[in-house]
Parts: sequence; C-alpha cells; structure tokens
Amino acid sequence: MDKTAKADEVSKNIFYGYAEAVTKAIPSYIEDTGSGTELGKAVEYCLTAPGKRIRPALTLAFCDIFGVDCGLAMPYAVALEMIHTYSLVHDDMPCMDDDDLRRGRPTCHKVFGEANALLCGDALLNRAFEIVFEAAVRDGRCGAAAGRELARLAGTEGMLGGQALDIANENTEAGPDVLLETYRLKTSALLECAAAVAVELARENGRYFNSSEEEFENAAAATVSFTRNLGLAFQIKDDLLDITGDPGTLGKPVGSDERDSKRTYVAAVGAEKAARDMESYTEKAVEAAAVFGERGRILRWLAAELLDRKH
Ligand code: GRG
Repeated sequence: MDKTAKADEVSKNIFYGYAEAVTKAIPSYIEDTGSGTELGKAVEYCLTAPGKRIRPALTLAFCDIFGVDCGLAMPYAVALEMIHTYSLVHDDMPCMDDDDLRRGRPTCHKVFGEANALLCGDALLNRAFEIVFEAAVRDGRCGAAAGRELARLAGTEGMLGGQALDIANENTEAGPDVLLETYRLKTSALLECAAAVAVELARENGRYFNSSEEEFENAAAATVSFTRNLGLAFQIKDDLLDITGDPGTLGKPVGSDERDSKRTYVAAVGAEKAARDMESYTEKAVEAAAVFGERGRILRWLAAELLDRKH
C-alpha cells in the first residue's frame, strides 16, 4: 500500500472538515424530534455520540469530486448518518448483539431501556426520510433519486439484507464467498450509498465537470467499485479489531464475534490471509479511484487511513 497516500495531510484535513461540518449540522436536524421526551433524548444521545462520520463525510467528498454543492448534499449526508446510527442502536440490542458499549458510551438500551431503543432506531429512520423528502421537494428529480438510493441500499438489497445473512451465518461453517457477499451488503452498501447520493445529485446539478455521458457513467461505476472494495476491507478490519483491538480506543468491547458465535471472514480464512485480503481490497479500491485523477486524492487517503485505523 502506497505510504504517501496516508501521509497526505491536505486530504486528511479536508475529510475531517467534512466530518466536523456534519457533526455541527446534526443538532439542527433533530431540534423537533420528540423534544423533551425520553425518545427525543435517546435520539440526541445516539446521534451526538462521537462516531467517526465516515459515511456522511464520504458523501461530501464525492460531492466535491462530482462538482455538487456540499450545502445541497448536507441533508442527504445527515440522513445517511441517521440510518447508520439507527442500525447501530438496533444491532446493540439484546435480540441482536446485546452489547453494552458503543462509541465509548453505554448503548442506547442500557440508558433508555429496550423499548425506547427500539423506538429510537425507528425514529432515526423516519426522521432520515423526512429530511430526505424535504430536500427532494426542493431539489426535484435528482433529490428523489438520491432518496431512492438511500432507501434501496439501506434495505433488503443492502444493509438489512446483509444483516439477515449475518444472522443466518451464525453457528455455521459459511465459506469466504458467502461472507464477502454478507459484507458487501451489510457494510459496503452504506458506503456505496454515500457515493450514490453524490452521483444522483450530480446528474442534474453538477454533472462531473462537463464530462460526456459516457465519462460520467464510467465515473459513477468507479464509485461503486471503490466503495464495495473499501467496505470489504473496512469490515475485515472490523473483524480483526474485534480480536486484537483495544476496547478503550475502540469505544466498544472486543471478543463479541466469538462470544456471539458470529461467522466472520477472519474465522473462515484465518487472520493472516484475512489481513492480506484486506490490503488487496484496499488496493482494488485505490485502483477504482484512478478514474478521478487528482480529484480522487482524498479517496486514496481514506483507503490508506481506514486500513490502518485503530477504531
Ligand atoms: C439491526 C437494523 C439493523 C441493522 C444492522 C450491519 C448492521 C446492520 C449493524 C451494525 C453493526 C455492524 C457490524 C455493522 C457493520 C458496519 C460497521 C463496521 C459499523 C461500524 O461503523 P463505524 O466504525 O462506526 O463507522 P461509528 O461509530 O464510527 O459511526
């Protein structure tokens, strides 16, 4: 893996700037969400917890690459973070992974009780689509298409389908191909969504710097290849961190995959091969980003950064 990409301070600062912009924008999107009620407090608690904001920051990064105004994209970026956060809240519940810590804090159901945690996830999902529809009314066809991609990739063709496969794989000897398909759905799909939002908004508003139809579609296809490979590497890293990570740095416990009899890629192929494959998916992601030339610099930095992440 190219070490210069990881040392790219300019891209690092820009990416963290996107993440910070999302974190700052979030409170304005939940002002009226069950204000004062336990449910409202649960939504605020989960959404303002210190997540890395990778998905919404990536949405803004792709918007810059495609020439879409980041202000236009912000509602979709926040909606994506809400959907991701809802998935974590539900995933932590006793009927799923039964975890006590998330983002360095007690999980939602530990603080607010199971019923409120269930409702909190539902509220985040509903609010996400309320925000998207508000924006789509303003933005017209491209906003509606961006919303459709959010719904599709968070649903049975994406994250939820992956979670269902993940559950079905428990206590089985599922092989690498099944696990990679599970990871493509449960983890890559929301990263793919970050790109899909930018692509759809660009169709009418940005249009990839006056490129031809063909060049635009090639660039759109490259976003899918980039995010799918990045997601596979990201999930394998997540599996490895669950074995070797530091709970304090991770903000969540380690060893939960083994405790829950989760079938992971690492369990299927062994840690050494999994680590090699993680590097090779990262390289494939970097190759896919080549189509963006200098504009894709931030994508190369992100791929290198996630490969080395400690949390
Ligand atoms: C239960 C509705 C429901 C969905 C579950 C996949 C999933 C869907 C739940 C989350 C648990 C999990 C292992 C997800 C895979 C993706 C992943 C590694 C999420 C953690 O993402 P980070 O590291 O988290 O970006 P932060 O907290 O930084 O946002």
